[in-house]
Amino acid sequence: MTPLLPALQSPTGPAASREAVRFGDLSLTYGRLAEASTALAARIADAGRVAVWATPTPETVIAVVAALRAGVPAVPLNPRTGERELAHILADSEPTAVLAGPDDELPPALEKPRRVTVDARASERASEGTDEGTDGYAPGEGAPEAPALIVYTSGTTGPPKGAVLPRRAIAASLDALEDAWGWTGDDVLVHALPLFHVHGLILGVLGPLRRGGSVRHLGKFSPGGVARELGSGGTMLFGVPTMYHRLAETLDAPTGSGERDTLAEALSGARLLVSGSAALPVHDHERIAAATGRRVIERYGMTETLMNTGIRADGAPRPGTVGPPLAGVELRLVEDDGTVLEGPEAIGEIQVRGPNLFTGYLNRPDATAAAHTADGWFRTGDVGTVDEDGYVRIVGRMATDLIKSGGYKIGAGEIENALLAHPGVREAAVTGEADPDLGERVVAWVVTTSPGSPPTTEELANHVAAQLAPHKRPRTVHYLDALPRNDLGKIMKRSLHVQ
Ligand code: MCA
Ligand code: AMP
Repeated sequence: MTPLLPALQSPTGPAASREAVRFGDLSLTYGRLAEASTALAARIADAGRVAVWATPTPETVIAVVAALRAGVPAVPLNPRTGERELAHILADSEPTAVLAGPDDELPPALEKPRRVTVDARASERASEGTDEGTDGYAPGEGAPEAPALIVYTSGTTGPPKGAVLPRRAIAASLDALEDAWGWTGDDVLVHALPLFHVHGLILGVLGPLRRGGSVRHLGKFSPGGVARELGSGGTMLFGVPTMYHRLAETLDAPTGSGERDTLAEALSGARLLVSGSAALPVHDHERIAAATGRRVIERYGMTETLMNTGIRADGAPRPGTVGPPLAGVELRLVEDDGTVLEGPEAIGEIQVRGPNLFTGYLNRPDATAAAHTADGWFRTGDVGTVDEDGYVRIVGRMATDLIKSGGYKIGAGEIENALLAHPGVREAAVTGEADPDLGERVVAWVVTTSPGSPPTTEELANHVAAQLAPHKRPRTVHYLDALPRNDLGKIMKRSLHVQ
C-alpha cells in the first residue's frame, strides 16, 4: 500500500516549500511538516497508543501526522471533554503518552501518560538548522489494517465508544472523495471544524495532505473568516449545516452591506461548497444558491464508515439528497426483519459495506457484532430511500435517543446518566427538539429532589458540560412532577412535549 500521506515522504524542491496547513499567522510547509513530524515520530515510535490534545492548531496536525507516520494509533481528544467522559476515554484507550502544545493546560486525568510537547514554532526554528536531529530514524507506517486513529462516538446508551479506523479505511475514503470531487493538490480547503472528529480531522486535514494540497483552518467559525479565506485563494469549504445556516443568515442581509457582499462574492468564487455531518435544510440550500449562484453539495458519512455517499462535483446537485454511493461503497436498504428492499418506493435502514469501514469498537466486540449483519454489512441506523438514479435521501433515524446538534452526535442516555448524578435530580429524560441553528437542541425533562429550590437550567447545563462536554449540555430544561411512564415503568419519551 502506498503511504497514507505520500507528499510528506521526503519533499524536496518546490514541493517542500508548498504550504500544507495554515492556522492564522502560523503556517507549515510540506518541508517543515515532514521534518517536525519525523522528529516527533522518532520520540513516540515505541508508544503503544497516544492521545492527542486536539486543539485547532498546527500542533494537532503535527501530532496526528507524526503518529500516523510512526504507525502508532492516535486518540484525538476534545480539549473541552468533561471529567467523566475523559476518565472513560482514557481508561478505555490507555494511551501511554499525550501529545499537547507547549501552552496547553492538561486536566489532572492526563497526569499519568507521559506528556510529549509539540511546538509548531520550534519546528519553525528547527528548519532553520537547530533541530535536535532524528538519528537517522525513518518512520514506517503500519500495515493497511493496523489501527491508525481511534475516534470516540456516542451511542444511544452508555459512554462513547472508540471507533478503530485502520489506514485502509482512511485511504479508501479520501480517494473516493478525490474521485467524486476532482480533489487535487491545487485545492486549498477552508474550514473551522473541530479536529477530534472525522469531519474536521480526516476529511479536513488528512484529505488535503493526502492530495498534496493545503488547508487553512479558521480556529473558530465566523462568516467573516470564511469570506476572508475563500476570497484569498481558498477553493473548497467544508462545514456542518449550522455553519451553512449562519452563512445563509449573513447572506440574508440587504445587498450593499459590506459583510454580506464580501461573503457572497467569496462563496461564488469557490470551486466546491460541501456540507455534511447532518442534513442541510432545503431552505438554507436555497438561500445560499439565491445569494451566490452556487449550490452547496452534501455528502453522507459516519465515524464508523467514513464517507458513504456524496454528490459529485460534476453531478447534478440535488438539495435534500446526499448523492450516490462513493466509489467502492455498497449500499442497500433493509426492512426491520432483514428483508432487502429494492426500488424508488422503498424506505429502510441504510446498510453499507466497503473498504471505508472501521474495524470495530475498541474493547467492545459485543457492540461491534451488534452493529454488523452476519454477512458484514454495517447497520447505520439511518433510514433512507434511493432514487431511480441512485441518489440517496436520508429521511430519519431508527433511534430517537440519538441527537445531532451542531453536527455533533449526542446520546440521550449519556446525558440522562450525567443529570442523574446531580444531587438535585431524581429522574431525567433527554430528547432532541428541532432548532433552526443547531438542527436539534438537547432538551432535558427533570423531576427534582428539591421542588422548593430546583437546580437552575444554567446549573444543570454547567454540570453536563463539566462532566461530558459543552456541546452536550441541555439548552432547555423542563421541570415535571413525574415522568410519563408505561405499565412497565419505561419512560414514554413521545409524550414529552410542552403543554
Ligand atoms: C457555553 N459554553 C460553555 C458553556 N456554555 N462552556 C462550558 N460550559 C458551559 N455551560 C461555550 C462553548 O464551549 C463555546 O465556547 C461557546 O460557549 C458556544 O458554544 P455552543 O453554543 O455549544 O456552540 P457554538 O459555538 O455555537 O458552535 C456551533 C458549531 C459547533 C461551531 C457549529 O457546533 C461545531 O463546531 N460543530 C461541528 C461538529 C462536528 O465537527 N461534527 C462532526 C462529527 P467557544 O465560544 O469558546 O467555542 S460527524 C462526523 O465526523 C461524520 C463522519 C460526518 O459525516 O461528518
Ligand atoms: P457521527 O457518528 O457523529 O459520525 O455521525 C454520523 C451520522 O450523521 C450519520 O449516521 C447521519 O445520521 C448523520 N449525517 C452525516 N452526514 C449527513 C448528511 N449529509 N445528511 C444527513 N445526515 C447526515
